[in-house]
Amino acid sequence: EGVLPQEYTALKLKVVEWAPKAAEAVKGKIPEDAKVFLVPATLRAETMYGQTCCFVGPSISYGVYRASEKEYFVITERAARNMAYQGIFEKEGVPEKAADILGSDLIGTVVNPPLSFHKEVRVLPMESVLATKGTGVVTSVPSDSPDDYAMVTELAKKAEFYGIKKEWAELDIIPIIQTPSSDLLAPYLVKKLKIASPKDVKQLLEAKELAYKEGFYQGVMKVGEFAGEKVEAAKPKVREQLIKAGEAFAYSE
Ligand code: A2H
Repeated sequence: EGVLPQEYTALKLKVVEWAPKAAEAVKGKIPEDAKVFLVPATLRAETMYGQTCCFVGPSISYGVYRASEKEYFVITERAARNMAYQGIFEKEGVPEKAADILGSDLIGTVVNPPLSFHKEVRVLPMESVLATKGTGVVTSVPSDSPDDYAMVTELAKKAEFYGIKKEWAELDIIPIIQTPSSDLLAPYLVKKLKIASPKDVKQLLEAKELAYKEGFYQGVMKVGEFAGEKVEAAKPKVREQLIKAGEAFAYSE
């Protein structure tokens, strides 16, 4: 972890339909009129138009934590403690956990990703999600994140092995940001660096750095309210919009 705090945007993806085992885990533990959200942490709020799924670590333990009377968050315990400390939860002190859910039991859950062209996306597995970073939940934007693109490609290829339906990993990848190289920078870089799977860790790290720099400094928004504006300018505006709408909040660690 770095010395400077990382300022994330925590996004609220509302649960529309639980996967069977997750439904079992939360049964009778959450008020009926409460909403539950998966809450990924992102550094790229301006790309949220392109969300196609939401990743969890299959062997990570998640809790369903009470944010307020009407809202519960699915995150790691570590993130819940940080959020309680940062005054994000209604009640101060030790976070109140309503239920435990293992990542693998969340797979297949349908969520509602704010801003995305896809109104309903699935929770899918990603082994490389770290329990020690962010909220342990990662929203997938395969147009602009090489890691996400490599993972959804792998999931579609080996759907049966991963215990998912192929179509859950095959949602349209819509161009969000134009850069000098491409309007689908992540797929472009994955191809260019000959990345065959999420196991190509070294090349993926290089692709991630290239994508981040080119996207941020040379990218222009292709979609949304700030279409035509530079990513640098649009990023804080999209973030502010999401926060104002109650669909996201600032989270740092
Ligand atoms: B980013 P940093 Cl489009 N484990 O969001 C692994 N990765 C995690 C994580 C965890 N526990 N928590 C967050 N992340 C990812 C969007 C995105 C991201 C795009 C492009 C690049 C990118 C959509 N996925 O990140 O280590 C999240 O993915 C590349 C830097 O704190 C988050 O932003 O610098 C980013 O890593 C945070 O990475």
